[in-house]
Amino acid sequence: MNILITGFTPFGEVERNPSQLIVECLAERQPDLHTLVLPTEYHAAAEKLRAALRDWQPDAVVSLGVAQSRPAITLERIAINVDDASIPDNGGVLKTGDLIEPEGAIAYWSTLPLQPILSALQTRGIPAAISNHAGTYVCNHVFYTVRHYVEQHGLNIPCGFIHVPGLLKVDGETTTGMPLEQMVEAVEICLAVLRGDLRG
Ligand code: PCA
Repeated sequence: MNILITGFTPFGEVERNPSQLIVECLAERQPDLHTLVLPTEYHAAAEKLRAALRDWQPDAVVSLGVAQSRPAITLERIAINVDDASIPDNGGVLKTGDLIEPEGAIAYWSTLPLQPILSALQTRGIPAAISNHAGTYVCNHVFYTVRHYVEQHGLNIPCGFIHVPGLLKVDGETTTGMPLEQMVEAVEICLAVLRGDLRG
């Protein structure tokens, strides 16, 4: 199975983006994967992704990003047609309620097998949950862009978005985030479910 997996560069206050580190690690561990680290910029990320979809014609697309404040791996259910964030992207672009695709649907469902992935993760003791949407910053933009491309081109492939927590941080008594190895394990479980090698 020809799978494209994407992550993002650092942005805002995120100095090391675990989604980038996961993708780099998987590129070494699973050389058959197509991997891509996207700039955290609305326009450039979407362009780079559309080019990859055109050139590589993947059978499935899994995009990753970090949601610093979430304690678990979150499988996103819906991509929505809006860009709206209080911080600019890495290119300095600030979006306030703009449509991503003026003629596009209001929203698209993820076409990843969310429930089987969720139960595969939870069975293996990895904190995971379904999230109803991916926010309205660059992650949602990329999720929406892939789903829109797939619909426009009549492709019937699983694709969706997964947010990971921030990297593990121990600050005195307080521990936040998740170890990188556990996130890599979680994404490998998702990929195994997608390939049909693992049941939920
Ligand atoms: N997280 C941001 C954008 C890049 C990333 O890793 C988001 O949740 O939109």
